[in-house]
Amino acid sequence: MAAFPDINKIKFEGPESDNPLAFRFYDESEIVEGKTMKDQLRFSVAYWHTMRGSGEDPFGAGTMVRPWEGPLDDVPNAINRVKVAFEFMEKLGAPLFCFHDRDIAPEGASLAETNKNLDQVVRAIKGEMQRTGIRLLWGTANLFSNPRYVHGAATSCNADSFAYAAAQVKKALEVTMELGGEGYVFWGGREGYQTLWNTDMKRELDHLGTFMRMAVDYAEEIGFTGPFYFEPKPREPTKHQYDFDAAACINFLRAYGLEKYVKLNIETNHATLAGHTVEHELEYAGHQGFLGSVDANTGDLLLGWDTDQFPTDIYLTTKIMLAFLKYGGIAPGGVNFDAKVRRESFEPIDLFYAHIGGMDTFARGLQLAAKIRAEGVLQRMIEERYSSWESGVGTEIEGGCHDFKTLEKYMLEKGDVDPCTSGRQELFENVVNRYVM
Ligand code: XLS
Ligand code: NI
Ligand code: NI
Repeated sequence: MAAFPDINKIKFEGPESDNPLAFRFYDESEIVEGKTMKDQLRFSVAYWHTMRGSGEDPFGAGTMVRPWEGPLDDVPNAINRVKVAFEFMEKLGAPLFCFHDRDIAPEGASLAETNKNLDQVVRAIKGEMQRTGIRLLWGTANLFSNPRYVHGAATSCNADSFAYAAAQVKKALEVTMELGGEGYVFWGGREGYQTLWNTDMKRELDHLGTFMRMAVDYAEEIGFTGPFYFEPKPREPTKHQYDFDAAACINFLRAYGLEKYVKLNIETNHATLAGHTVEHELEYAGHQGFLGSVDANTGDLLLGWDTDQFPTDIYLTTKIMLAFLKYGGIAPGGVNFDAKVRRESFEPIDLFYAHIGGMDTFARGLQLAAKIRAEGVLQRMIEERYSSWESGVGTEIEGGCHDFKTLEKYMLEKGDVDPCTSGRQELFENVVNRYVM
């Protein structure tokens, strides 16, 4: 029985369409910068929000109406849910998805039973993947929900929590590989601390480094070649997460010798929680060679937590796509909607509206980014701004021909700097608006 009997495959109808169940911009076969939109954007559905989000919040129970959910959180129900997930993704036209181990299958009474549950659901997922051609962008392990991880997993004060997490990631890696997953994510759920009074930070960070090294070693052993991604987030659930932002993650990876294996999965709402913009995080990761994948969502200016809303702002998506085009495209990463419908948007059809909106917003952002790049106006304005580096002392400094003494000599002779030119921020903003408005 279909879970969404009244919904057909979502089609591209063009910008003039007023059909709420159609794409206005996402035409998966449209070519942008030499690739189809489908390959440029690599959209992915997040199993945890879309299939498991209940709408529960600290003030009230779940609200989501999900008629396919049975009364028991057991394996048959999980397998039925897999069918619903693939019906949803197929109708939406999403080529990829992501999951945590615990999103797809229920925990059993022991680790062995939990692994057995997982294997059964994975078999069902594999069948649906073969039937539909939908692929796994990345897998991950949930190392934060179960109370055994109350103090963290790899950074727990309890060595057994570390050991259990290792066993869990081992299995999650095997499952990810079994399903042909293209990557594997580390988001350090509770890898952080609430108070330094009770925390040995150095020891915890060393343990996290050891843990990731074990994952990388095991991946090599079983032949999993997909990139690992580290996902920065500054806080929530802990007060201070160790994977605070792109710069902190990159420093960590280099300090523990993991930079060859691990890139970053940048999430908009996490960037803003860290006091950055997402374009800052993408640019930082990009020029350092760590740009991996994107968790697409948005926060709320007035709310200080990870609201994980679907992106609807084309300035935002234009900036994200500019960064990806600049650094050679998103593959093998993707645009994963780590986003949830609002608690008040509880009907199944809202899942379609949310994803259609997000996909269209990204498709439009991609078009605009490609146009900005093709016309090159912004690029030329930036080059003009740095033109003092294209000749004379600028070229000499960049060429390594100077030191403090020779530069002192140069300035003593010259007397003072050539006058600085205006930064023209407003003009830059107006030029961007020429495309976006
Ligand atoms: C939570 C994170 C999480 C990761 C996957 O804030 O965004 O959903 O993406 O563990
Ligand atoms: Ni995320
Ligand atoms: Ni998040």
